[in-house]
Amino acid sequence: FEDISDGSKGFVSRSKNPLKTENLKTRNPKNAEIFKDSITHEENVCVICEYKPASPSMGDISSAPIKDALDVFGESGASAVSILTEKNFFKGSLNNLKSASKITELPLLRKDFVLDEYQIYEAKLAGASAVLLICGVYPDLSSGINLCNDLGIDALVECKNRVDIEGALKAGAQIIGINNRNFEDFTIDLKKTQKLAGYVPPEIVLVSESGVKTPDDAKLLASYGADAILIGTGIMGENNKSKMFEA
Ligand code: IGP
Repeated sequence: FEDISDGSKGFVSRSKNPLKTENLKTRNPKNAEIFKDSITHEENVCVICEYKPASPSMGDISSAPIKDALDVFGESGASAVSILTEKNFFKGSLNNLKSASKITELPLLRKDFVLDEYQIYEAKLAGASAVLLICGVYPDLSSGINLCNDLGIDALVECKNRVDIEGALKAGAQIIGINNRNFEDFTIDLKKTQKLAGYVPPEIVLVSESGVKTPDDAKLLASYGADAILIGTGIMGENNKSKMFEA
């Protein structure tokens, strides 16, 4: 897991079956920016719920089937859903994404350590309306973002510092995620969103990711300027179901 900074192998387990990508690049304006629009409301901070069966820092989190989790997310008022597709560390799967796209109308984000165009096409074909691209992991951000644009899906570009944010903006990112978790030691610092929010222009959608445990955490991140928050562990754990939405 420590290898993330150089984008090295270990995160990606996938088949290299040829994908049927003809006709995918006809950008359908009906689908374009569906994810982005769903996570920006004038008044309230929006919540993206993450289906996260396990994680490197927590081990197993929940064995809830995708259908049950989606019911809870939907009833709770989620604006969008993030589906982990990374197998080795998060016990995710592409099948969960495919199933979710058949079950829910909510826009879906493919959450993984995406390293190449193949995985972006794969996300589109599996029914995602957005894909996570991590600064320092995806090799050429601007071409990744362009491909997403061509396919009519959104890129959520994850940043950890000011340099990442500047690079993401230069590459054309419209949605920036600030990860409150430090990937090196897994510590959480919600103040990271506060420190970095000022570098994200107001017209760019700001998502604060990780470490949200209570409604007060959510309120705090909203006060720092987050348009949306992304919650995994805090919503997947048995006792946490929908208390996050009291905020
Ligand atoms: C969710 P949390 O602390 O609510 O479980 O975090 C999400 O932000 C986290 O899963 C995440 C992640 C990632 C996972 C953020 N960036 C990149 C895998 C890959």
